[in-house]
Amino acid sequence: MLYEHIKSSTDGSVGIIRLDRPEVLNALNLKIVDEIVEEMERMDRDGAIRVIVLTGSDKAFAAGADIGEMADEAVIPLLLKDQFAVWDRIAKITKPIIAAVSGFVLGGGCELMMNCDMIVASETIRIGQPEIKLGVMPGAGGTQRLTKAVGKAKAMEMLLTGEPITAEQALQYGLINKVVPVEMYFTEAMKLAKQIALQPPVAARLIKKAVLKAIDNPLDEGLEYERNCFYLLFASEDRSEGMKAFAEKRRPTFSGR
Ligand code: DAK
Repeated sequence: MLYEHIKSSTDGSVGIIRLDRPEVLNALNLKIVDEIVEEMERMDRDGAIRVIVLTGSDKAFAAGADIGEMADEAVIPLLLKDQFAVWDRIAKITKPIIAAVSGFVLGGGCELMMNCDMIVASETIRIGQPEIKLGVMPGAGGTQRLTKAVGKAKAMEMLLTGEPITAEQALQYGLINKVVPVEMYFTEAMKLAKQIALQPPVAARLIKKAVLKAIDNPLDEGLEYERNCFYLLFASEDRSEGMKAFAEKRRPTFSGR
């Protein structure tokens, strides 16, 4: 598949999507968001891929929505185009998604990062929601996902000042998983991806869904969902293989069935 603004590749069973608009610090125009989501969905359907890594450049994961594209928007056409619908499709990807981020992670870039399941960052990141400085506010989940991730006080500060936070702060707030020097963030993300790719994919898929339920649903509903998934996995070949391999003191080989 040929894309204009992203590059897609694979390394073993890890699918890699790289944002590639260096001239505008990977600003998110409508086309790049469409391409990212289309490629994520293709990788989600590809049986050979078990984990997705989403990355940008050392200088910028993404410096937000493309301001040039947004500048002339009017409210009714904006409403009718329903451009946020494509973002909702990211939440439906069943495979684990790791964001490997560096440099500017702003506005829509921060929202895109928060749509991923784990985040490996370089020390150089500046993460923020600067929409308020443009007279607007986040529209692709920023007020909701940031608040759930870092709590009310920190989210309010970031959203109301528009000022970015550093890697150290993001780690301390629990917004990201890991911080490493800039030369290492992609390699570290790939290491994590490959480790997860070795796990049984059906269990990974159900765990991902159950964790997302914990964020969005009341506890009793989440617990019931978790239990049903637990029972379901007893029907999988990978469950038999995992337990058999343990008894035989060997590494399991998971088939994804
Ligand atoms: N859009 C378009 N171009 C951008 C850009 C952006 N967001 N960010 C940077 N660029 C361009 C610059 O204009 C510049 O282009 P040239 O002048 O070279 O032609 C080039 O990238 C390099 O940028 P700078 O020269 O400014 O580089 P610096 O290192 O000096 O500064 C910076 C880097 C990231 C601090 C600065 O570029 C900056 O403040 N950028 C804007 C950050 C920002 O405000 N982002 C937008 C937030 S609002 C939606 C979905 C999501 C959203 C909205 C709608 N729908 C589905 C409808 C989200 C909204 C936002 O993200």
